[in-house]
Amino acid sequence: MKEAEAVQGVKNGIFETFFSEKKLLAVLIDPDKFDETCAGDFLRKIPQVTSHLLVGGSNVGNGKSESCIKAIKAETSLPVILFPGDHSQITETADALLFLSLLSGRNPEYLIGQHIKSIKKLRNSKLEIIPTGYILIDGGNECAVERVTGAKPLLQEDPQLIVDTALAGKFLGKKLIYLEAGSGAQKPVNGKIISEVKEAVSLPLIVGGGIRSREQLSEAYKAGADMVVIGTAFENGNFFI
Ligand code: 1GP
Repeated sequence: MKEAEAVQGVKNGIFETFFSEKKLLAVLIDPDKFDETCAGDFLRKIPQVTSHLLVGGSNVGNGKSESCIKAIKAETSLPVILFPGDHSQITETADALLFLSLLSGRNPEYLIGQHIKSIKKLRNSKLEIIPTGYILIDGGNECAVERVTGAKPLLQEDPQLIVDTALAGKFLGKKLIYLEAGSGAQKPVNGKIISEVKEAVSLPLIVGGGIRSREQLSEAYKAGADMVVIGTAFENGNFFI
């Protein structure tokens, strides 16, 4: 039995790609900031090694997530994973959903509330649902996740608390851990934290927030990130890879 089957009972699908030898690169598209009329143009510029597109944001208007994904899908066959800031962004037009629980926060709305509200859409959904422990880590500036959820990020100076939070997520049944420094972070999650979390949980690991150079990207991969997410740099036309 392959590792992904052992972890989740999934044979094919997006979750399984986390168990390939390849390091994954996801480009984050925020429907709120994305110009759908230029979807093709943008997608031609992103790195060839891009493996996935993540779609979501903290403040996305009704229906925008769906129309954004339709515009993307008309231009590329890359798999699209929802990374929703709230339940209203969930749409069947995507391929998979990071079912995020903000484990570093104490706001019940983002631990379980939004999840219950999303069941109406998910009950008969064909989306691949990936239970994800989402951990917000201080990236040196206040980020949208903190503003919207009120959750204080965990400090990079306290790696033990980050490791314990990730491990608690694993024991709660999360299949994936996402270490998030916040979109536009001044400092990405450091390699020491990534490697300590990876070693402790041995689950697929996503790392994102503030990555804007080749060095930062390879540090994250070397430390154990299976997927790195990049949004702001590419949004600003900095296609550094
Ligand atoms: C944010 O991790 C992502 O959720 C990406 O962050 O926009 O800083 O690349 P950036």
